[in-house]
Amino acid sequence: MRRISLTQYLVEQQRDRGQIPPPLRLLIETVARACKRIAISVNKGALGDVLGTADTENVQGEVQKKLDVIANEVLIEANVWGGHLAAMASEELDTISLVPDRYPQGEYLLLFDPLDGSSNIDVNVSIGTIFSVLRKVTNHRGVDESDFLQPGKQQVAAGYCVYGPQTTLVLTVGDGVVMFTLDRETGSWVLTEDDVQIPADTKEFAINMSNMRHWAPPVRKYIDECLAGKEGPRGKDFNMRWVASMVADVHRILTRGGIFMYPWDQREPNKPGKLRLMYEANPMAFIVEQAGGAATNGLQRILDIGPTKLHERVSVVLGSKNEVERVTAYHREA
Ligand code: AHM
Ligand code: MG
Repeated sequence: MRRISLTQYLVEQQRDRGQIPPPLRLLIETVARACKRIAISVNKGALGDVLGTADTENVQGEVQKKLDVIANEVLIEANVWGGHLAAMASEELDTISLVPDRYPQGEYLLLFDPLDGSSNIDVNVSIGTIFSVLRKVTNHRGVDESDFLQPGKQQVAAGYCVYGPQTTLVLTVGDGVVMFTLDRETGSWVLTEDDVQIPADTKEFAINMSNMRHWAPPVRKYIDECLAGKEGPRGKDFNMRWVASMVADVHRILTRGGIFMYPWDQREPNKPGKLRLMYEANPMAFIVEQAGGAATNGLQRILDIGPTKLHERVSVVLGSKNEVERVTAYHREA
């Protein structure tokens, strides 16, 4: 089998398919390099003083883990000087991070959740990095938060890296979805899945079942029907998985199908959901759609949502197309 590296894949996307301009190639390679550094810290675990909390809180009021802080710094340091970026935004930063004047300014906006699945860090379960890339489309001088507030359908690239038994980088530049596995001996990303496709049907769902009593009726109805198994209206048995790292749950869905939900619940009626639109739901929705799946907030395609703030939250239903359409139909009927 021809061994294709991330660099070769990106050069071919740029040169042969005209899919990405050179600065976007540089951006993606830089993010991938940062993920390698994060993977090294993750792997060190207790030997590297990277476990436990950092005694600080992020803008969403969550206690930061040491690795949240480390991963955030690695991504910013790796990207800030390259000349490809206009600004960055992160789950771990209150507001956007500008490129200092001493560095050239580019046209891309990079958003990331540096370390997704923070509750799994200390227990040695898969975690990841999620990223989304937009272009600055306004002509005004400088960059501000409003430049970031674009619907997800305007993303030019998105990806995630799972730090699990293998370190895997999953990427879309709007030309399907590809996966690269980190070869730890050579330090290079090797293409291991081309043209990833999510099957339209599934018998596996992922949702935090402990919140069941708080869900809205359409979600309750969908899960009740799955739980009824062969004897119920669906006529088949369903299996359940919940890693509690979105990267790992979405990765399973890209690998063997399934539906993932983190819905609105009545404990916090004014919050649309737990997950963040701009650096969790949007990149995952772009990837899932590029792999033939679907992603909605229960009512609307996630990629069509016009964000109103950087750290906006959203209800998420994504994965195998026919199941996502079913859940969405239940919401629309309600
Ligand atoms: P994080 O970005 O602070 O790690 O939070 C997001 C994570 C997702 O990865 C995961 O799907 C969800 O939170 C798990 O939540 P819960 O602990 O409620 O099951
Ligand atoms: Mg997260």
